[in-house]
Amino acid sequence: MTLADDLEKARAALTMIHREPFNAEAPPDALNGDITPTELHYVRSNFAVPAHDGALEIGGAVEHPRTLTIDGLRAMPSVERVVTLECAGNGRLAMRPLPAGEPWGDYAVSTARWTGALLHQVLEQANPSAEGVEVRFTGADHGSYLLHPVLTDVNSNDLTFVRSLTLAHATDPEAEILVAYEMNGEPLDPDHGAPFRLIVPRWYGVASVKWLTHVDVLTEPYAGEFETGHYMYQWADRPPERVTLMRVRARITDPARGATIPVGTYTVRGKAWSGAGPITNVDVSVTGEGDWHTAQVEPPKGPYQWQDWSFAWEATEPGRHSLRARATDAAGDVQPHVPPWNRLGYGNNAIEVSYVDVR
Ligand SMILES: Nc1nc2c(c(=O)[nH]1)N[C@H]1C(S)=C(S)[C@@H](COP(=O)(O)O)O[C@H]1N2
Ligand SMILES: [Mo]
Repeated sequence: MTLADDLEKARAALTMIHREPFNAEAPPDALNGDITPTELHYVRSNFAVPAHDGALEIGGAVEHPRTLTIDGLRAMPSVERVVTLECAGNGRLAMRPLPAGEPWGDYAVSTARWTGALLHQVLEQANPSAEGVEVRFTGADHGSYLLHPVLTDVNSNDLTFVRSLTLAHATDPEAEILVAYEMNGEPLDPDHGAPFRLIVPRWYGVASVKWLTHVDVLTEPYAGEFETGHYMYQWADRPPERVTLMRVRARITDPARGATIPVGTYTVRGKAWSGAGPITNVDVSVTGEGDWHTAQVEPPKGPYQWQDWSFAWEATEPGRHSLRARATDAAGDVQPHVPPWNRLGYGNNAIEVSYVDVR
């Protein structure tokens, strides 16, 4: 099979948002399980899948610059982590006024098991200079940018996907940032960053640079289209902020939106996640304003993955019922009722409203 055939096959089960570059949501029932099968994991790429020569250059302000290959990464201690990734643009379609950008519904979120080397160990081997402040991550993908760049000094005909993290974050063993080469036990597929990518737990997906080619320690903060142009919250009434941690959010997975269910007890189920800490509480409402009931939240199965919750609903009244679920995390963050509007449409974690017909 050619690469094109493989890609077509890998993409067939997703809800396509954009053909080239390929962007697609997970099908709703992909959220039922703990792990999203690779072929159902959402895909978000700013440029077409690039060629990658297999080399990872570690450089910049380091004592020992070096070139790593997949074999070099595999020779390091390997770590496996289950990580929920959500695109910062997930839920953009529900924002008003509607921002420009990919029209994501609510399914640009998935959870996979990633295997790789720890970034802090890769950096330790290179020994960053004491003057280092940030680490810059470059992807192999580049090209003309569909959206107008926010920054005025960039050439939109040939942009490269580049991101940065503070040196403190990148070298923090507790952050457990991975240079991942396997997803769900298989080598990465082209849409998810083959041959290796960054996985930054707790952060919106944008930080997890795919098709990684360069890791450079910088002595000045990095500015670039995908760091300080796009992927910034441009609020209406306060200074702009970077998109970082995933905001607290709950999703109802069962019953499906608009489903018809029989009169009786129905176990409402869903997922909840937050980059700021475990979910401590999920409340469910079946009446509209007021009347929140405490759902049962399952303990986290790992530090970086969504949690299950459920609520036994006595659906005794035939008719249409609104359903809402509202999550709270260990940092005390609670979902808002109204999407927190910002010009580029990021971080919509508003309480979702769905309905079911009881017959
Ligand atoms: N090189 C590169 N890395 C990237 C991107 C990209 O466009 N190019 N998109 C980012 C964004 S916005 C998200 S949400 C995640 C999506 O990862 P996935 O496609 O494996 O789901 O990859 C991130 N890493
Ligand atoms: Mo994203």
